[in-house]
Amino acid sequence: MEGGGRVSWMKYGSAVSLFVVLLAFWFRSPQRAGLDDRLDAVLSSLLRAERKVGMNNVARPKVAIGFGGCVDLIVDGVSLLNKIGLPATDQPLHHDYLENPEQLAQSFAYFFAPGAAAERFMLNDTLFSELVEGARDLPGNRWAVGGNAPVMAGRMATEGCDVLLGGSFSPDFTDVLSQHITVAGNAVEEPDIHLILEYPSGATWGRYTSRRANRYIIHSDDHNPYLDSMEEFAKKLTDFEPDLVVVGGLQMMDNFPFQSGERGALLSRLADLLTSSSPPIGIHFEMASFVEESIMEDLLHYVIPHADSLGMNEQELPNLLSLLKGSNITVLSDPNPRVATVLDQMREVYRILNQRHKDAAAQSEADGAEAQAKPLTRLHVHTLAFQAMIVTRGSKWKNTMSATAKASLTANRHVCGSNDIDPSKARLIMDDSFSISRQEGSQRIPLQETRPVSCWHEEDYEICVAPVLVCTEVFQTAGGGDNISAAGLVLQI
Ligand SMILES: *[C@@H]1O[C@H](CO)[C@@H](O)[C@H](O)[C@H]1NC(C)=O
Ligand SMILES: *[C@@H]1O[C@H](CO)[C@@H](O)[C@H](O)[C@H]1NC(C)=O
Ligand SMILES: CC(=O)N[C@H]1CO[C@H](CO)[C@@H](O)[C@@H]1O
Repeated sequence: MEGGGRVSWMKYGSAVSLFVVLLAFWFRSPQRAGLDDRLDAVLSSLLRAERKVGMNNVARPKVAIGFGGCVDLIVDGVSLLNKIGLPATDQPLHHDYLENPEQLAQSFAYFFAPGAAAERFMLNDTLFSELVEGARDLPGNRWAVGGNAPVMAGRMATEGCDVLLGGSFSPDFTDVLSQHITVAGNAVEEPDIHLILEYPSGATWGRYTSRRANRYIIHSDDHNPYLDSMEEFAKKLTDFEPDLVVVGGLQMMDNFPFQSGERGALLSRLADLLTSSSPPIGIHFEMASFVEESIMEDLLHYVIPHADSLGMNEQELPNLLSLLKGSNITVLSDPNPRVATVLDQMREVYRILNQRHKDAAAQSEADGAEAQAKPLTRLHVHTLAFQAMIVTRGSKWKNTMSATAKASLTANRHVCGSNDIDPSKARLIMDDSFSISRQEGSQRIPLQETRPVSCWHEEDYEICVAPVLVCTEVFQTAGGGDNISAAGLVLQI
């Protein structure tokens, strides 16, 4: 009886599965075609928005960018950890910096599973050398010019700017830079190396599976934490007469074993540099992964008050906000947040920083001192699914809609590693509509394929949101934020 039942089931089984496959095809295919049409429409509309404004075509805009740089050694993260024989830990744990293999395993596991971007200082030179040696002959590895400042410089030069780059590089490093980049800094023999452990979405390490593509960066710099190009940069800055100054790469100071007072002195010197120009020029500060509370406090004191514009990702935004609200650093946040959540956090950062600015200005007036700090007039947040900007109305920043579109396109171009966007390697993960705030009764904005960048006014600013055509065949995630931020800035100078 039983056997007979099984035979007949098997006989029909294949017919049933064929039917299931056909059914699935019948259900999915029109939907998939619809999705493709939608993607094509969004892509062509974003490209149109990007092209809508040219660059300032009178002269090449001049941008001065600091600080530092390195050589990136990019590898598949899991392959490297396997090669050096580091077993997957069963205890994901956050560490401010890394001292031994066990901490590396725990820290990597902590960020790998959610797929959150992270960057940590390695205090153990022996272990760092072992990792670099392991990565050197790992198949599929790549070397690239790295560091926030050189990557942003490269993108800006490609987009038609003349760039002054503050960093200390080796001669062969300087040779590969664009002819539109002038280096200000000392020559060094051994450039700092950053190990970039990339992983795709769905990669596995032990019992962990990554929820999205991202990277874990390990650095152990000798030059960059000291901002040792700052004096040369300052000297050349006056003659260069930049239209915009960009500051990035300061996370190399995070958890670095400075002598007491050393870091404060360096950042205070930077503050002098940022306030020395007259008339004042636009200053953009690109945040990064910071975990040391005291350096974040220093940034809030020496750097952020002098910046007109800030750029950051979905991890760095809640981190800055919690610090501004007097809470602790947040090391790990949702790597795929909703638009409403991000916009609420952006509004709050914008409001708190500008309130601080007003208070400081009132204070200096009362003291009869000259106010040096500036209000924040631009805030750009890059996430996997979308780009969002807040720009003060009537401020110096132009073309916010096109800049948001360009930032979004650059996200795909960078991660896929190709200037031409292939819709078959892209996916929209932003919902069909989004709420502009988590407050109850907030307006919902539909994502219109033919007008994918949504912009509207609130208070004294404009907000623009653009969906990202998320790359599904990842070439590289590291450096994404820098390319995206620089691309967004280029159209706004
Ligand atoms: C540094 O790393 C090596 C392994 O590469 C390890 O044997 C050593 O214990 C580590 N040092 C410290 C201080 O943890
Ligand atoms: C903040 O950090 C301090 C020191 O590390 C800790 O004692 C405190 O519990 C933390 N507070 C919160 C709210 O996490
Ligand atoms: C997509 C893209 O252009 N990515 C670039 C990011 O910046 C680096 C450094 O300038 C370039 O090498 C990448 O090609």
